[in-house]
Amino acid sequence: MPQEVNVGLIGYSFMGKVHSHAFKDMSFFFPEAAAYPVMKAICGRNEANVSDAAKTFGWQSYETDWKTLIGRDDIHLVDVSTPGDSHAEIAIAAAEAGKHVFCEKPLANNLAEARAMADAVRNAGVKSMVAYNYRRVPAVALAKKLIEEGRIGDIYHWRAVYLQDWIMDPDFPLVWRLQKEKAGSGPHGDLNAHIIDLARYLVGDISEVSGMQETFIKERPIAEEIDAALGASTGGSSQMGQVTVDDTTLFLARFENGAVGTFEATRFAGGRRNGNRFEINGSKGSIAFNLEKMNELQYYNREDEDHIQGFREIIVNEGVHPYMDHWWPPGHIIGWEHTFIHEVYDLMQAIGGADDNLHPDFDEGVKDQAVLEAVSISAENKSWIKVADL
Ligand code: SOE
Repeated sequence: MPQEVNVGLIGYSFMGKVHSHAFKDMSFFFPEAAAYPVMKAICGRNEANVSDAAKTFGWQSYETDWKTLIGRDDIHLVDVSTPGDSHAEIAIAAAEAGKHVFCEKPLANNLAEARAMADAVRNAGVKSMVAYNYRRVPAVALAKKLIEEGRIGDIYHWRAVYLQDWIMDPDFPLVWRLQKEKAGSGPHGDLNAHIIDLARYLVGDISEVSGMQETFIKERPIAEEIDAALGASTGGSSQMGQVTVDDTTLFLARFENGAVGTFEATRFAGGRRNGNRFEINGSKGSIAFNLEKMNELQYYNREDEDHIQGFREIIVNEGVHPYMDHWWPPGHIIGWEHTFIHEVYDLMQAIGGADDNLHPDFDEGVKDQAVLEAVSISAENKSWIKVADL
């Protein structure tokens, strides 16, 4: 009998909505999972909004205080989908109450908090997972498989960018994502966090970094109203406030296995709405991925005969590809939201005891956080920083 896992979700904005959708649909597509989520309660401070979200997203009940949610005996798994400044307090309390914890990325706003969170779940003996959903894009999971099969040989290069453009208008208001005390950082923690996690997943641990950061628009209108989507504002006032996060962060990295890497995250790449791309070059071949074409993986095999050398485009839509046997007939593509369903499936498999390799857990979240922090220190000091020194 599959195990019933009662979920309490904290946050009902962009990520709250995405996670709700994943909890709702997982059993439909992965009915054989060892455990399945029951949407017990959603939590948010604004009662009118959270009760609406409960109805729209399909939650059985709602709470307006996360401490009440965590105190409930009928909750087994706490999902932390709030801005970064509350991750540590909520996740540690949830673990101490004996709940499994699923937390949005990056794990925390700084390394010390992330370490405390990892200690809390370890001491409590509960499962933990950081919501780095791009590991669950079938094309990315296929890239991992190709690397493990030795198809690209020894890795020389990792080259990744995560490009957005939603704050290029200088009148775009000062939303929480632009405030250090709430978000921790700008595109560095929001977007570099994803490509750091992918780099660690696909290439290996990072040993040292050298970074630079810039804030192009230093003051913005103070936000008046917060919208459910991006945590974005629906209007700005005439009063200005200081932007306290980066608008872009770039860095060079050395991996422990000898590979070298480049990373760039920005919200000022005009025309690039959500360009998460990477390329890996190895001694035997290369791999390239572009989220905006997420059903495809490019693979180049140096060992192909000379007259057919070149990148091939694999449409990752057949039952032979990771996760795809649960979806549609060949060629019927899937989308961004489905990566979260895969995440919930892997989480349920771990909680139900069918998989002992739940990743990335909070210990891995700490490793990602250490790289983020090393880059920020390096940018400030204008020097190379060894991740192990933090
Ligand atoms: C907003 O910048 C955002 O939604 C991130 O917070 C997500 O993690 C990323 O997947 C897409 O962009």
